[in-house]
Amino acid sequence: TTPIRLHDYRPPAWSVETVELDIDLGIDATEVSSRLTLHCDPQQPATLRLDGEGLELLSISLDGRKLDTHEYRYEQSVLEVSGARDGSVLETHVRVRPAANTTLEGLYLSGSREHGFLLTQCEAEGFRRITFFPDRPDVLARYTVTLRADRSRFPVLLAGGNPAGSGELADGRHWARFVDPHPRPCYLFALVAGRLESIQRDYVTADGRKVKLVIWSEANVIDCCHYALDALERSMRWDEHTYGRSFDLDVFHVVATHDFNMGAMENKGLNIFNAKYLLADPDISTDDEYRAVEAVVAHEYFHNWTGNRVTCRDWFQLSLKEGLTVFREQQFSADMNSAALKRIEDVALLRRTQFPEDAGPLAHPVRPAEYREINNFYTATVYEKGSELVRMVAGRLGQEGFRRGMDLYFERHDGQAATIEDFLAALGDANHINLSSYLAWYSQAGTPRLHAKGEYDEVEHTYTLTLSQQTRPTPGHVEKAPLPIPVKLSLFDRHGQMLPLHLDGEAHGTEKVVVLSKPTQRFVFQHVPSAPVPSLLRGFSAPVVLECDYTPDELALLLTHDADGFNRWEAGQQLAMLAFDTLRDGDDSIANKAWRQALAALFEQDAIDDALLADLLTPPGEIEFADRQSEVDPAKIHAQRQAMQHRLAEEIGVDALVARYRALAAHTGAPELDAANQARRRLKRRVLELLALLDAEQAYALAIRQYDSASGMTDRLAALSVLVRHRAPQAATALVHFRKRYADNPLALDKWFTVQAQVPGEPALAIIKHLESDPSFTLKNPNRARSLLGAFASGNPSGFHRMDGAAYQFLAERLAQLDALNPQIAARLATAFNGWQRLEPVRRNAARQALEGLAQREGLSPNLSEIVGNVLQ
Ligand code: B3K
Ligand code: ZN
Repeated sequence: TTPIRLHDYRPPAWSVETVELDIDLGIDATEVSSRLTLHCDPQQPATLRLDGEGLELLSISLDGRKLDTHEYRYEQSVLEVSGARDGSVLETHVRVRPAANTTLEGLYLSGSREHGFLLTQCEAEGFRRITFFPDRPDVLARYTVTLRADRSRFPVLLAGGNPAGSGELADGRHWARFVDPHPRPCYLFALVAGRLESIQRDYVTADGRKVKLVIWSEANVIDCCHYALDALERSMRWDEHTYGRSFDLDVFHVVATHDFNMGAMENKGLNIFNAKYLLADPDISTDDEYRAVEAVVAHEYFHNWTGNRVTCRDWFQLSLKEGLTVFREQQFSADMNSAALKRIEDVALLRRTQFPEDAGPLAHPVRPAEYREINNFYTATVYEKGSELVRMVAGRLGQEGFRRGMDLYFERHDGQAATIEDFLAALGDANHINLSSYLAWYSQAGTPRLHAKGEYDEVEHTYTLTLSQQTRPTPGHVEKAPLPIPVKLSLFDRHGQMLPLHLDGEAHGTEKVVVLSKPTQRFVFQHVPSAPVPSLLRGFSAPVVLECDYTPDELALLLTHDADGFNRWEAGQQLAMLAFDTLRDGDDSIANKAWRQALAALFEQDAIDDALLADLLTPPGEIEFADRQSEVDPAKIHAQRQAMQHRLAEEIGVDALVARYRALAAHTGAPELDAANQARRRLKRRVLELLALLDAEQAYALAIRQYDSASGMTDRLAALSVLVRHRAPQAATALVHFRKRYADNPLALDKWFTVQAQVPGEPALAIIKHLESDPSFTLKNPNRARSLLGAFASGNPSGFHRMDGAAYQFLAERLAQLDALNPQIAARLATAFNGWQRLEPVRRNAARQALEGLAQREGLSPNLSEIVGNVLQ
C-alpha cells in the first residue's frame, strides 16, 4: 500500500448534508438502508466515490431510480456511482454480519450469541463497514437514525442524538428513532442494541438545559456504574466552570462493554466504554482504577467540545482533539485529586511510553506527515506528547489568556473540521501573540535533549545558566530544528532556600520561565549571593530530557527541600538515575548513598504526604533505565534496580519498615476512597514491597494476612502481587483463591493473569504458556489478550527479553494468530518489539529473527505489517 500524506490533503469533492439510516438489526445479519443527500463541490467536479468495506450490496438507487449494474462499481472498498449531481439523493441497502465480525470495528457482537448485545465502533474508519459513505472527518452531516429489531432479544435500542419517537411493529418487533441536530463526522456514529440495564440522573446545564444522563450495562454489573455517573456529573460541572462549555443534547448515554479495542469512545451522545474504564467497585477496582475511571469518563465527555463540536479536518490532525482532550482531562484530574501526584503520574507515563517511542524506529511527529493505517497512530506521541504541547502553549498564555484563546477557538470553529494551525491561530489571536513557532513541535519527531550548565561568579555575584538543545535523528529525519523550550526554574541556596531572581535588571520573584528558542542561549542572573543549585524544568515545563551535571549532593538538597511535590519527586528520580549509572556490579557509590540516605531521612520525618512518599520511594522503572543505555541488558537492569531498592530498604531498616507498615495497616479498614486512605494504601504497598527485599518471611506473612483481611481490591492485589512476584510459598494458595473468588468477574480475572505475567525473569514464559490453557483465556477478548500477552511483552522486560529469544518467537506466533482475528490489537501488542535495536547483540539477533519471520508470513493485516515493517527498519 502507498502511504497517505498530509501534503496531499484536498477538501472533499463530495460531501453529505443529511443522512437517514434505517437499520434492521440481527445478530447474524443486519440490514442497513441509507439515504444520503449529496453536495458536490463545483470547484472539483468528480465521479461520486464512497467508502465501503466488506458490505454486501443489496440495492442502490440514485434520485429515486434503481441503478443498473453498469451505472456503479463496487471494488476494493470503493463504490463509484456515475450520474450523481449536486443535490442528488443516493439510497443504498446493504447487509453486514455482526456476529462474524472479530475485528471489533464497525458493527459487532459483545458477549455471547444468546445474551450479548450489538454495538458499533467507527473511529477511525469503521463507519465504512456499516454503510457506504465518504468516510473522512471533514464530511459533516446531520443524522437521523431509525433502529428496528425483535423486542425480546433487543429491548434496548440506542443511537446518538435526541430521541424522536419509538413504537411497536408486527411480529414482536419494535423501532426507535434518534435525531442529532448537530452536524457531525461519521466516525462519531454509534448504536447499541440488546438487553441492558441502566441507572440515570437528571442534570441541568449552566444554560438551563435539562439533560438525562444514563449509564447502561449488562444487568450483573449495573451496580458498579454509580461511581462513573458521579464522575460524569463532576466532569460536566467542571467543563462549564472552567471552559464555559455545556452539554448540547437532551440525553447523554454511556454504555459499558467487555469487548472493546481501546479505552472508550466519544460517539456523539452515546459514549461507549471498555468496562475496565467504567465499572468501579471496591471489590474489583483498585484505587488507581477508580482514578482511571474518573479520568476516562471525563476525557470522553470533554471530547463533546474538543473533538465533536470542533472536529479534525483529517486524521493527521488527530492530536488536535486527542492532545487537547488529554490536557483538559489532566487539568480536571489535578483539580479533583492531588495536582502533584497527577503530574508525577503523567510524566512517568510519558517517560515510560512516549520517550521510548520517540527514540526508536516508530518515532513520528505529534502530527505525522504520513501513515498507512491510521489506527496505528493512536499513540503515546499523539496523545501524551500532544497534551504536553498544549500545556506549553497554555503556560505561555497563562490561565486567563488560555481561556480567551479557547473561547475564540470554539467561536471560530464550532461545527467545523479544523487543523492544528487553526488552533494555534485562535489561541494566538485572542492574545495578540504569534504562536506559530510552536508548530515545529508538532511536525518534528524526537525528544529534545536540554543541556544545562551553570557558572557562578563569586566576584560579580552572577550566575550564568547556559542552556542548549539538541534532538537526535529519527527515522528519515536527520536534521532537527531548534524548538521553543519553556524552562521554568528557581535557584536554591545551599541551605535549601529559594533565592529571588534578577534577570536583565528585573526582579522576578523566586520562579521564572525562560524560553530557549535557539540552539544555545545564556541567561545571566544578578545579585546571587552564593553559588546556587538550580531547580530546572519545574513542573516538567517541556517534554524534554534534561541533562545537567548535578552533583548527588545538589539533587539530594532539592529532594529534601523543594516545597513543590512534583519537583521533589523529579529530583529524586534524577538522583536515582545517577545512582543507577554509578552502581556497578555491587559497588556502592556516592550517588547511591545520597539517594537512599535522603529517602531514609524523609521516611523517618513523617512530614510528607503518604502517597508522595510512596512515589519518592519508587525509583524510575526498568524501561526508563533502559532508555538511557546504548546496549540494553534487561536482566541486568532488573537486577541493578532490585539491588538499589534492597539497599534503600536496608538503609531504612526492617524495624522502621515493619513499624510503618503496622501503623498504616491499623488505619486502613473500610475501603474509603478519600485521598488520605488512598495514600495510606499506596505507601503500605510500597513499604511491603521494600520489606519483601529485606525480610522475605516477615513480608510474606504480612502479605498473606493483608490478602485475607483486605476489604478492597487495592490491598488484596498489592498483597497478591508481592507474593507472586517473589514466588513466595504462599502465592499458590492465594492464586487459587483469587481465581475461584473472581471466576465470574472478567475485570478481576484480568488482574489475575497480569499479576502472574509480570513475574520477573526466566520463569515468566513458562507461566504465560501455562496460563494460556486456563479455560478463561482467549485471544478474542482484547482485555484478556492484553492482560496476559501485553502485560508480559510490554510490562515485564526481564521476563520478555530472554537470552534464548524464546519469548520473541512465542510473541510472534501469537501476533500472527491474533492478527487473523483482530488486526488492531495485534498491531498494538507488536509495539512491544520497539527498542530491539538497542538490545545487546544476543537478544538483538534473536529479536530480529522473530520479527523477520513474522514479516514474511502470508496475509498479515495492513495494521500489523506496518508496525512490523517500521520496527524492523
Ligand atoms: N477517540 C477514541 C480512540 C479511537 C481509537 C480508534 N482506533 C478514544 C479517545 O481517545 O477518547
Ligand atoms: Zn480521546
